[in-house]
Amino acid sequence: MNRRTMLRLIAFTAVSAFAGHTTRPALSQQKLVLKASDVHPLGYPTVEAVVRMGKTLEAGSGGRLSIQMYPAMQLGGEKEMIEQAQVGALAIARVSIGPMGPMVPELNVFNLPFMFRDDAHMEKVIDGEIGTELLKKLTDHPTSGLIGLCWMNAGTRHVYNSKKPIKGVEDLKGLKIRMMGNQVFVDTMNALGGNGVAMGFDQLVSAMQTGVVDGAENNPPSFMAQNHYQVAKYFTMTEHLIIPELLVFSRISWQKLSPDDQALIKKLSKETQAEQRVLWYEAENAAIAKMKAAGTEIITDIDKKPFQDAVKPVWDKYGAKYAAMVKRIEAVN
Ligand code: BDP
Repeated sequence: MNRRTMLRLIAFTAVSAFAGHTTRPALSQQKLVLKASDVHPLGYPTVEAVVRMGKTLEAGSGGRLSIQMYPAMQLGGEKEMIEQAQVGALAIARVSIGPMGPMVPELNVFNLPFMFRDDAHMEKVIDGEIGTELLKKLTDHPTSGLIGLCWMNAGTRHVYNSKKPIKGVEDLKGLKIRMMGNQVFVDTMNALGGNGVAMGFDQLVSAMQTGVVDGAENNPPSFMAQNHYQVAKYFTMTEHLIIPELLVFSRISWQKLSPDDQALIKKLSKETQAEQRVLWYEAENAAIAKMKAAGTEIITDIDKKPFQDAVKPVWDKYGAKYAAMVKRIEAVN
């Protein structure tokens, strides 16, 4: 059985996102194990945060509710995870906002290149009213099939490749760089002079190994956790994207929960957002140290201005639609 068939089987033979609820009586007494998934391995900050949330949930519900984590793409890439959550085969998915943009257009504003000034700016936005508003947009979206629980940090994304050190925007010319499946990102890479190739995260390592792409872009913890550093030796701090991640709940599964359980999960999600942030910075520092130890050539002293200027066509294409929101984001201090 190939991997894709296996994933389909897991998704569609799964009775529900709740594993092991055996008792029939009142909903409030049923024991529910919520299936959760992430593309990253155990120990990665997003995964660890959800595992911890599961423990708190278990304690807070007197043992009735718990979370079973399926890490490391066991249930496929993010596209598959989103689909499984939509049909109720998975309760909780931790996904990047990247692939969510095409589905819920309001979210795409965060995916615009150089949207945020820095991590602190992005954090203030997701912690404030805009963050709450966009989670609600996701929840209220008629076909998202998802409930937005909370945001998570994912640092800053940088370009890396196996061919040559990128010291200026001109060095990107001719390089095939994998981007997440979202036209905004492909347009961004093309505007920077490279060839943006949209591809699932689950296909990326082999695509880099076989030369289907020359490189990709991501944050240091992903670069290390996914073993991209073994193929791509050159890592340039381009800082072109600062995009938060999302923790979402299957709407079908959500509607089966009691209002009290929904309230408990919402409360814990808020705490998870704060807790993950601490884990994030620890992981980011550790990843950079590991990159140095592994011999990755890290190029930090680049002039960012030409990169920012180069993405003007992306802003011309998408910016007008988000003008009011961009203004509000920029005004957050
Ligand atoms: C990582 C995100 C993950 C994305 C991945 C990607 O944590 O959710 O799937 O990037 O590039 O940073 O697809």
